[in-house]
Amino acid sequence: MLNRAKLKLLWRVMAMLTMTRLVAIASAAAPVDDKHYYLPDAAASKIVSVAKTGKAEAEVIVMTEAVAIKETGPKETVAKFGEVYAFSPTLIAIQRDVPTILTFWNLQSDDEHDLMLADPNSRVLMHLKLPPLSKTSYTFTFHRDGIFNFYCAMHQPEMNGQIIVMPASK
Ligand SMILES: [Cu+2]
Repeated sequence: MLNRAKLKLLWRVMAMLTMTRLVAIASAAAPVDDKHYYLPDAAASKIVSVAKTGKAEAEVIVMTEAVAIKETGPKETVAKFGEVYAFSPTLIAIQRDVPTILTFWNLQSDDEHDLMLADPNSRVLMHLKLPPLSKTSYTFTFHRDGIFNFYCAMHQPEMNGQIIVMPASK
């Protein structure tokens, strides 16, 4: 016979199972579609052109750093803020018209990150996927100077950085 306490417990377990399923469905529906990701189009390429290959005069490596995550904690921090990630470095200086390789190292084995780059007017120019445990590399040539924000859309508001594009030196 089920007494009242047991019934209550059973109800709670069932409610939790339902919640877990809902969470699983929600994450399965998260955007994984590759159409989601794109390089600068013709108009955006006038501001920054991005290529898979080509000569570069400089290279910057940007890593995805796990600041506080469920595997390693601190537990209290994860409970309060959720999992926290950061790009490292967060501030990058690049010269205008100097082809520069940016290589993103996703150091996490179980976390996808992405890269959105916006122009100084906050218009998004491109969206790259940064798959787990992999390096994603492109040659960037900025054609105008200013401050370009970049961020991981999956880990907002904390996973951000800025590229300062400086006038060409000549
Ligand atoms: Cu991220």
